[in-house]
Amino acid sequence: FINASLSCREKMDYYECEQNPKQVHFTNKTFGHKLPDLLFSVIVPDREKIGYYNSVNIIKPEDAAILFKAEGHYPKRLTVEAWTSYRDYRNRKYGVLLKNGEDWRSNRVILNREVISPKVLGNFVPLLDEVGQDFVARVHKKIEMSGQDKWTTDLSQELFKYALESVGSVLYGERLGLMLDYINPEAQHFIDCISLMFKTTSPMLYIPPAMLRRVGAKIWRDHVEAWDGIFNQADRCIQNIYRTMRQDTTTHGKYPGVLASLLMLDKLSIEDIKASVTELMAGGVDTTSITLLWTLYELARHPDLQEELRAEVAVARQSTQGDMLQMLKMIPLVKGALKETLRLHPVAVSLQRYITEEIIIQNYHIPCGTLVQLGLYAMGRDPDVFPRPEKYLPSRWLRTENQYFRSLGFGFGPRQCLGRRIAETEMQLFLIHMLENFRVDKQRQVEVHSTFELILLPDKPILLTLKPL
Ligand code: HEM
Ligand code: 2DC
Repeated sequence: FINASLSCREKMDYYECEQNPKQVHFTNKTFGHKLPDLLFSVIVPDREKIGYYNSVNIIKPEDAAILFKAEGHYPKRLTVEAWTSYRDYRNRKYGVLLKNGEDWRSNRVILNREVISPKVLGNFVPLLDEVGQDFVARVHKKIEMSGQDKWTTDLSQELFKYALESVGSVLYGERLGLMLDYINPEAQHFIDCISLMFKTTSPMLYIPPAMLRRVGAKIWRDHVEAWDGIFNQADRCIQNIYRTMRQDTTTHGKYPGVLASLLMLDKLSIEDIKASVTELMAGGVDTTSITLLWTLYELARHPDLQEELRAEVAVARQSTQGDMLQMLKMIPLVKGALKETLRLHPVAVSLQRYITEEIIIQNYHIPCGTLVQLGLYAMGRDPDVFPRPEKYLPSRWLRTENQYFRSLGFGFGPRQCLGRRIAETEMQLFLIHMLENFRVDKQRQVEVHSTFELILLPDKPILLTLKPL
């Protein structure tokens, strides 16, 4: 990431004036020859000129603060063209992930109320808690079947199912059945399609999808197949809810899920609802499951810390007598562990915004309209920002004054992750239940690093051993 940016600096002078006289901002005159914390990457603002884009890259919390003050009323991030191209190709509407401007804002405001406002937590917790309990029961069963009083496995497939079951239960207010022994092959296909969708997206950050489509490239065809699988499965789930709602209009006082709430609210068109619910369902699988996998890996590497977390959970359980909503307010170290995981193993390698006003960062002028990227991965490992960054220390998050523009795993501001509340709750409940039931252990010294498949993933399988307490 950093090397690519640096090597492109040399090309700056060449591209600068040729394209557009207004784009004179990427010159050494503007930025000087010493480029302390800024890294520049490529070039050529016009996307037709093959996959290049201009950006200024920052890595300090203080600079992030300046960046987000200049994001404007309609914050816009880098467009993942592969995703918009697919929707254009299949004539599907953009959801909140891909919309921009007023269309984005009006949709987002309504979605916020049903998906991320604090008032929905009371609805989500019982649903997610049930999934957490079922996961634990499933692991107990696997341990029993092994006949060894322990279960050693690569948990990622199980975690994908846990994540999809969780997001499905809040979106549709009913269970998909993924914690059972026999699972619907269509659900498994959905999970496989999401991984394939991410994997096929990353090359298309550099090669324009329109061109790949023209030449019938395999990567484009695989990408289309992946999204087709995602949309077909989401359509089936949505149709299902739509049908039952028309047959039975009474909700029996039970929380009906995000989709039914949005349909009853009747403030967004059905097509808009479908588009965003599909994005939520697809966005809710690999993100949380991989973060949980990394967290278990870190807890396995730090047995003493694991015991500390277990003790915190036990106290919270006792003093609230199992009232989950209350219990979630009493586990700061568990929450710190999740922040620490996202610091060292962020899902998103960077955050980006097109700034809507001129800003000054590290004494350099950056003109309005420039794409500015905050390197989340780099910031998380910068010793000036996080002392001894290589250490996994959840307790560093216990002091709020340490957090100024440092906890950015879910992004920032009105354009931050829409699934944040679901993700955090689902992950906290998972850890509570796992810590209460199992000790996590790992096989000898295998160092696992990150690999980029649009999101960051472990570069090799992580084998964990679960033992009942
Ligand atoms: C956007 C991270 C889980 C749905 C984002 C962004 C980040 C992110 C960094 C961009 C935010 C920005 O530009 O400021 C994560 C992480 C997750 C996670 C770290 C879990 C550990 C989820 C889940 C869902 C979801 C569970 C769905 C239920 C979305 C959507 C957007 C988004 C729809 C686009 C929002 C918009 O453009 O208005 N996420 N995410 N994410 N995420 Fe997540
Ligand atoms: C990837 O250079 C690297 O949350 C690029 O749940 C810049 C970039 C732009 C947008 C980012 C993306 C990166 C990583 C994955 C993110 C995405 C925005 C939303 C998406 C962070 C950093 C994600 C995983 C969403 C995906 C929802 C989708 C499957 C429907």
